[in-house]
Amino acid sequence: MLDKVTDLEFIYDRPQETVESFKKSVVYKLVFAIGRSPQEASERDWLNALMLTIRDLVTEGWIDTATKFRAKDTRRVYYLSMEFLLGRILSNALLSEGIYDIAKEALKELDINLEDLLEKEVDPGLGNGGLGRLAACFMDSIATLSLPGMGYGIRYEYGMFKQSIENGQQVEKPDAWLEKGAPWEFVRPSKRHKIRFGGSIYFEGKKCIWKPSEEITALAYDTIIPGYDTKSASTLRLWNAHAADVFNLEEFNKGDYFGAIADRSSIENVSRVLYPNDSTWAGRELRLRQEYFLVSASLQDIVKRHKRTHGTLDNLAEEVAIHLNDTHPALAIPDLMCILVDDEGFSWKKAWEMTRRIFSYTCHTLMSEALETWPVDMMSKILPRHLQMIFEINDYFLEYVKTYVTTDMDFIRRVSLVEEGDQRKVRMGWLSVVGSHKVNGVAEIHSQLMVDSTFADFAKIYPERFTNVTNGVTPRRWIAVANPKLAALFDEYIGLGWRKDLSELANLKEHFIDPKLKTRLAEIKFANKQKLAKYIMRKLGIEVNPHALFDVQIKRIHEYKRQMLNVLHIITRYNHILENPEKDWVPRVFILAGKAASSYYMAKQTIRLINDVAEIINNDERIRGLLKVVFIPNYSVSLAELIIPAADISEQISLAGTEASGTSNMKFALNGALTLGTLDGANVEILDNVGKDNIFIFGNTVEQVEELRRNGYHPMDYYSNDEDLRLAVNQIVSGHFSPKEPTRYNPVGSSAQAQDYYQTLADFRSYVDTQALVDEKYKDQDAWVMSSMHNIANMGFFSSDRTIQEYAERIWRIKPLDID
Ligand code: B1H
Repeated sequence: MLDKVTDLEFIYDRPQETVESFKKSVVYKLVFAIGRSPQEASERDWLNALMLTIRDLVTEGWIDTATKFRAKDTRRVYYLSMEFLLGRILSNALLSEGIYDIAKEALKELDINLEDLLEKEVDPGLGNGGLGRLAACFMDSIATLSLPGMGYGIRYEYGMFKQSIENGQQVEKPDAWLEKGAPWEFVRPSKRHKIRFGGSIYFEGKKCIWKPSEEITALAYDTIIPGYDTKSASTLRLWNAHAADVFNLEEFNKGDYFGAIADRSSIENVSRVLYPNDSTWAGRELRLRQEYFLVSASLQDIVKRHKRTHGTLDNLAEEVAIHLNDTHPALAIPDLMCILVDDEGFSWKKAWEMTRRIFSYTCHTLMSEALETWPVDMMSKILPRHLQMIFEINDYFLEYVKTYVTTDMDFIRRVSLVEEGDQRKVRMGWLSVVGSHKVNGVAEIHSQLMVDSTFADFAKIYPERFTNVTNGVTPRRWIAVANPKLAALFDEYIGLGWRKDLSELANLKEHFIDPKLKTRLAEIKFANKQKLAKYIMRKLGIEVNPHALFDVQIKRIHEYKRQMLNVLHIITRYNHILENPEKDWVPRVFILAGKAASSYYMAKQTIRLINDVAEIINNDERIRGLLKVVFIPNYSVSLAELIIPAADISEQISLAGTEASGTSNMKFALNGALTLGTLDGANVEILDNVGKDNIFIFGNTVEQVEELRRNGYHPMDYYSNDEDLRLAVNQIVSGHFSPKEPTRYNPVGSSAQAQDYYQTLADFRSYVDTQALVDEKYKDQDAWVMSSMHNIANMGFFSSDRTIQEYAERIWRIKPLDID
């Protein structure tokens, strides 16, 4: 009997076989899992029933993978990240299972439109932006490549806030994504770990003992990450702070039962909400607790699993790789040391040797405000044992530096894990470098700058430790799901192989001479633009012309990303059209979207300015529709899937040296948009791949930016010498776009003129001139589509499969499992 039960076909009717069996399965779920009859079921009920049906399907392969991993006990990787920005799961799962058409047909026979259901799925926003979405693309690739690995993160009750625009301004609303039900996850009541905080430490001889004052339970929720066109699947395990056994130990021991229970909700806060900061570091006690919560739960889980299969931790470094997605989970380094030394009795030196072999670390930014440093006082209060361990690591490390590298006190002060000063701080970036065997940046230029600037001293100490792994994106979500018509076109011309080996897109080149390919590409782009235009009409009541050039900048709002440069050009274009209405202007629609951190004043003002400018321009009849400006609220993964396939121009206009990589730049080019960008992040490698005739590069290089910084940068010089720029800035400052409140943008304007830290004015002229080249090219549709094809066919390098393969071979040293 048991033999039969492990053969899953015995247990349930396979919905994937026929339209009939699929229908039966969905209705079965609707009735017995959702508790609704088909007659009274709402669209959401049907959606939930459908998701459960598909979940069953992916579960089969998932259980199979897990069994095989256990049987082989191969070396595996654990990816620790505070963010996983998965986006909607259903459409991706339908695709992975190759069951989209059957599902569509079955639902149709039940009088339900599959696309309508897909639109209703909540988009779990458990991340801020690029870093979180990268983690999601990586999970997709790990699963598709059948690599032995899993992800660990936090199951935030509230993800990234919902953005609405009221009177032109951003308003944040909580994202209670769990309220509609979370049918993808499996709660694991038996996978729970105690997380300790606070209290004090004392020594018994040499042994350090921690007496924590608080304890909280981390409970596991697993989400299946199905691999594409393979039975294998990976797991994303997210931790939730669980109320049931939350206690304040001190109060409980004092006999204060009520106080101990009343504290629950405050302690449970640890997994309540995602910090909405992208590229800046929060520095709050709750965030430190969150980071430790993720680390401690995950390491206990990893250690327990390893002991279960191996019976010992002696071979942990041979069998386990742990990757730190930025410094946010860097406490894992001292935490593992504490486990090995305090709990498991390893010698300090042996434990350190193992720890460094186990960890690797990706640095995602060079911006100083993003580099985490935790005040020693705060850490001693929340994690006294870990702070002590960090001091021990620091002593050991500085001893090494003095013995083998230099006795220069200045150098030693700079590399110390503890920053001295009025307030002593632990430098998490330094800790991550010292505790890892490999440290990588996320694009060539970024990795180079990393060893030249932030980690220059460490590159002298450990030159072999630093490397580059250029980011990538998953072609499953970013073409197959987001742009199904384009995917079908690829399938037709070059077969299905590109879905698992994106370099096969190069095979399109032999069809470039086929005029039908060009026509079809243009038709697909147009259809995608129509779809977006419809959305814009429906949501915002703004009519846009799908024949116009769609110029798109969608990303977090940040001064370094320079949405202001975009605005300055829009205003300049507006002025030029008014001055010269008869010129053969190329109609343009400027589309922007993105969230501003809730406490980031300048970013919020930028959103407001965009909306104010849009209001004036869109309602100016003299413009005759030659120019439209649209700010689409609540940017998210699912909106990106709608917008990117409709873009003609991809704006990647950060100041050179500030955007570590960027990943939307890859998604756009893959969908046939031409990049308008600076020599920053992965733009540089996109240029290398697509060739200079198929991309618009402008602006100062990193060297020029640095030279301006060194020699004193004077934005007023640019302002005074450029009439267009002067006019645009004056219009903003004088209230031309905010007539009801003319002083509204005084602070924005004066900051631009006086400081302009991200050198927007310096790149203005080159940007505006390059925008004119964009118009010229667009007028020659043939040349444009040709360039678009060159972009697509040369994007093979930017698959996250390639990225993950590099990590697997060069950093994690793990091999794929034979699953199928
Ligand atoms: C990136 C972050 C980030 N870099 C701090 N750094 C955060 C920093 O909540 N926090 O404290 C959150 C996020 N995110 C981005 O990573 C880079 O800016 C992009 O250029 C890059 O493409 C992306 C993925 O590597």
